[in-house]
Amino acid sequence: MSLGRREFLLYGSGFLFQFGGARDNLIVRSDSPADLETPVSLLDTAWITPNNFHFVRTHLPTPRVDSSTFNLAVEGEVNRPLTLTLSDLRAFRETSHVVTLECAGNGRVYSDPPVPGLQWEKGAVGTARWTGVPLRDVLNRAGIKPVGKHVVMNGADVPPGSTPDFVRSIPIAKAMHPDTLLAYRMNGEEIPLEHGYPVRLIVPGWEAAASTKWLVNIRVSENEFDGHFMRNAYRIPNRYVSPGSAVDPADMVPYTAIDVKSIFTSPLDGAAVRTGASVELRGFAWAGEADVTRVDVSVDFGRTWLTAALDADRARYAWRRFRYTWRPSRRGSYVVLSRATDSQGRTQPTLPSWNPAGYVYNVIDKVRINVEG
Ligand SMILES: Nc1nc2c(c(=O)[nH]1)N[C@H]1C(S)=C(S)[C@@H](COP(=O)(O)O)O[C@H]1N2
Ligand SMILES: [Mo]
Repeated sequence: MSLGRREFLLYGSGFLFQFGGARDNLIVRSDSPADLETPVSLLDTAWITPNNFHFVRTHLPTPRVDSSTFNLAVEGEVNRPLTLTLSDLRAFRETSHVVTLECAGNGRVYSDPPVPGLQWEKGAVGTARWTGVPLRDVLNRAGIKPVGKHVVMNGADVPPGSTPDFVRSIPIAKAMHPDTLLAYRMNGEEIPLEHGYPVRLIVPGWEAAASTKWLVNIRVSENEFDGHFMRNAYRIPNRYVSPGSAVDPADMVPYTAIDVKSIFTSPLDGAAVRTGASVELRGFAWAGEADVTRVDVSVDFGRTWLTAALDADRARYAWRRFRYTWRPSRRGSYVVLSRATDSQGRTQPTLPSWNPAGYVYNVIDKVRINVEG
C-alpha cells in the first residue's frame, strides 16, 4: 500500500484527525443529500470512529438549525405535554453510551441481482460515544397514558416537493429502555450538523434509521407511525425469498435490531505481503443488542477456522476489534475469511439471503491477500 501525503499525515499524528471536513475523508455516495461512506482503512484508525470519519446518511436536505431558538416538543398520549429547550434537556440525568450505528443498507452493493438504493460497500457503519439524557426520563416527566404504545420521532429536516417526510416510530418498550438516548454530544463534542445537531435520538443496537437526527418532535401514539419510512422502507421479508422476486407487502416485517457481522479493516482487499512475514488480520465485529462472543478467521478458504483475539475495549452496543496474526509460509493468492458469533447463538451466514431493499447484508467477510515469494 502506498500512502499519499494526506494519508501519511492522518496515520502519522492523531491530532490531525480533526483536520478537514467529513467530505475530505469519506466516499461520496450522494452529494446532496449528503450520503458519505467511511473507507475501511479509516475505520481501522481506532475502536471509536473520529467524528469526521463517521459515515453520514441523510434522506432530505440537511436542515439549518438555530440552537438558541431550539425546542423539543413532547406531546400526544401524555398527561403533561412538554416543550424543552437545550438547557431544560441538559438538566436531566446525563449518561453516555458507546454505540455502533450501522445503516440498514450497508453492503447493499453485494446484492445479486442488484437492488436500487445507495450502493454502500462495507463502511456505512461507525462507532461513537454518545452523551445525553435517557429518553425514558423525559417521557416519564411527560407521563405516558396507558394507550401510548409507540413513540413517533420527527426531525427538523423537511422534504422538498412531494417527497415523504422522514418520520418514524419505535415501540414503547424500546423507547422506555434506559439505554435509549436523547444525545447532544458525539465523542465529547457538540454533535456535528450532519450527524443531527443539536439533539438526536440514539436507539442502541437497532439499524441506524431508528436514530432520528435533528430531533424536534416526540409524539406518543397508540399506533405505529403509518408514513412511508415505516410502511414501505426498513422492512424485510418474513421468509427467504427467491432473488429478484417481488414480495407481498403483507409478508414484510420491520427491520429493528441488527444481526451479527464482522468486517476486515486491515489488510485491504488485494494487499501484497511477503512469505514468512507476519500479517495482522484485523477488523471489527458487532451484533446489535447481543454481545460478540467470538470471531474466527480462515486462511484456507474456509477449510479450517482459527480463533481471533478480541481487544479489551468493549461496551454493550459497540463493536469489538478482532486480530489474528498470520505468518503465511507459502506464496500464493489467498482469500481470508472472518466469521463472528454472538451471545444469541447467531453466526454469520456463508451465503446472502437476498431481499428487495438490500438490507441486513452480513455474510462472512472476505479479503484477497497475495503472498509473494
Ligand atoms: N431526521 C433524520 N434522521 C435520520 C435520517 C434522516 O434522513 N433524517 N437518516 C437515518 C439513517 S437512514 C441513518 S443510517 C442514520 C445515519 O446517522 P449518521 O448520519 O449520523 O451516520 O441516521 C438516521 N436518522
Ligand atoms: Mo440508514
